[in-house]
Amino acid sequence: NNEEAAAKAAAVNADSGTPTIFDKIIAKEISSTIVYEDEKVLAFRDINPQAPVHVLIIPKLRDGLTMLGKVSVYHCYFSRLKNSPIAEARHGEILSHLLYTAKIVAEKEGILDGFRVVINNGPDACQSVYHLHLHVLGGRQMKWPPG
Ligand code: D5M
Repeated sequence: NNEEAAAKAAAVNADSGTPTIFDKIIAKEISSTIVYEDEKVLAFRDINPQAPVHVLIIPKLRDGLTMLGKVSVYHCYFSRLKNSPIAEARHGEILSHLLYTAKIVAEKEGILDGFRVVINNGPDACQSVYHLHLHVLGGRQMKWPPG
């Protein structure tokens, strides 16, 4: 079906490290509403907000960080995905920096009473942009389990 085809196409892009829309946001070739920025990360408002506060935090240098973990099912279909770029030991520092930035964003946005940090990892989790990103959601009562 279409969804499966799109997921596979996205997984191939993930493997090849194809630039995503986030590269254009980092380069400021397309506009975004920046909430926080330092030399390593950029935090900007999600274009399709799922809560009153919905901010994305991304590493400015993707450095192979398309996602946290690979999706084993695709290894059956695309052998080249065996070496798909994902989090490795060298990414430890940027991963912790991204998470710490979530706290800074929550503080700035006034949602310290409760907020959610989400990483959609791979097609089954509805990841659509293969440049690792944290979603910071808040400003309303969250439900559990998430959909
Ligand atoms: O989340 C990818 C997120 O990226 C999704 O919530 C929409 C958001 N997005 C896509 N394009 C833009 C632009 N141009 N500005 C701001 N936000 C954007 P995922 O976890 O991959 O599904």
